[in-house]
Amino acid sequence: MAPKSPETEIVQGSDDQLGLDSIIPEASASFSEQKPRPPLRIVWKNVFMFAALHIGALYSITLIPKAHPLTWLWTILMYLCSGVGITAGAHRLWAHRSYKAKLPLRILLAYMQTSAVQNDIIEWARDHRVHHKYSETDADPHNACRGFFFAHIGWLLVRKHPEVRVKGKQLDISDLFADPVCRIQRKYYRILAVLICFVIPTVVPNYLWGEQLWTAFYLAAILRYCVTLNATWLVNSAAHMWGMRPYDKRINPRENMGVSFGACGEGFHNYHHVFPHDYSTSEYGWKLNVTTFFIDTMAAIGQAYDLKKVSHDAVRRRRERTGDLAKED
Ligand code: ST9
Ligand code: ZN
Ligand code: ZN
Repeated sequence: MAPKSPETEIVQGSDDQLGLDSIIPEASASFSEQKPRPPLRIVWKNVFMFAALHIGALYSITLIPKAHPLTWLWTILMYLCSGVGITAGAHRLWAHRSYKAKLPLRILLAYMQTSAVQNDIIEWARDHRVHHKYSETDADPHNACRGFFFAHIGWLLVRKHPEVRVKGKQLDISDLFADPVCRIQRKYYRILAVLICFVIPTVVPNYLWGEQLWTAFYLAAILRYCVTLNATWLVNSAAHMWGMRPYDKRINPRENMGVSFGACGEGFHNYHHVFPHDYSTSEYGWKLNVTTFFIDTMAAIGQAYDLKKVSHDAVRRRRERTGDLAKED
C-alpha cells in the first residue's frame, strides 16, 4: 500500500463536486435521447496504417527468440515508459489535473507521452475530458454504447461524430495551452514522435549491445507501440463493459483487474469515473498500479505535489449509496 505522502491532499466533501468543473459528467447516453447518427465516414489511411501496424506486431513475435535478452528488457522498459507517459502524464496530470508537477517532471512526462504516439498531450487531454463529461453519448469520442470494436479501435478509423467537436469546443482547455511543455510538444509533435517512438528505441540496442537494427525496430518500436495502444484502448472497451461496479452501478465503466495489469493501473475504471480527480485512480494504492508508484516516487523527490486523494470516508459513503452492493431503497 502506498505511504501517505505529506504532499497528498485528502479531499473531503461531496464527491460529485470535486475535481475539474469541466469534466463533471452530463447525463449518460443510457439515460438520454440519442438522435440518429450520420453515416460512418471511413478514414482508409488509418485503416491501412493500423492494419500494417498489427501485421508488423505479429511478425515481431517471431523475432523474440533470437533477440538479445537486453533487447527484451529494453522493450519492456519502453512499454513502461510510454505507458506511464500516458497514465501519469496525459491522463492523471494534464487531462485531470489530479496532481501538480514541476518543470523537469513535466518535460520527462512529455517525452514519455510522445513515445506512445497517441496524439499530442493537448489533443489527448481534450478528447479525454469530453469522454468524461459526455461519457457514452455521441459526444464521447469512443462511446462504448457503440460496441466493443468502436470503443477499442473503430473510433480511430472513422470521422468523429459532429457532437464530439461541438461539445469539445465548449470545454475550457486554456490550462493546457498555458503550459509551455504542451505547446512546444504540439508544435514539433510529428518529428518528436518519429524520433522518440521509433528511432531512439531502435538505435539504442544497436549501439549499446549490438542488436540488429531490424530486430530492435520490430520489438522495441513496432511490437511495443502496438501492445501499448491495445492496452490503452482496452480501458475504453473492456473496462467499459466487463467487471464490477462497486462505486456506481448506474454507469457502465467497470473495475477490470486484467486491464489494470496491462494498462499500468488504469483498469479501476468505475472508481475513476466516479472520482476522476483522484491521482491514484483507485483506493488500493500501489496494487496493480505502477503509475501510482511512479507518482508517489516523484512526490518523494519533490517533483510531484498537491496530490489529490479522495478520503476513505467519502469512498465508503459512495459505495453504500450507489455501488453494486448498495441496499435497494
Ligand atoms: C490513440 C489515442 O490511440 C488513444 C486515446 C485513448 C484514451 C484512453 C483513455 C482511458 C484512460 C486512460 C488510460 C491510459 C492507459 C494507458 C496504458 C498504457 C500501457 N473537441 O481529429 P480530427 C476538432 S491515437 C473539440 O481530424 P476527424 C479538431 O480540433 C493513435 N474539437 O477529426 C479539428 O478542428 P479544427 C495515433 C475537436 O476529421 C476537427 O475537429 N493517432 C475534438 O473526425 C477535426 O479533427 C492516430 O492514429 C474534440 N474532442 O478525424 C490519429 N476532436 O479543424 C488518429 C476533434 O478547427 N486520429 N476536434 O482544427 C485521426 O486520424 C482523426 O482524429 C480521426 C477523426 C480520423 C480519428
Ligand atoms: Zn472511461
Ligand atoms: Zn480519466
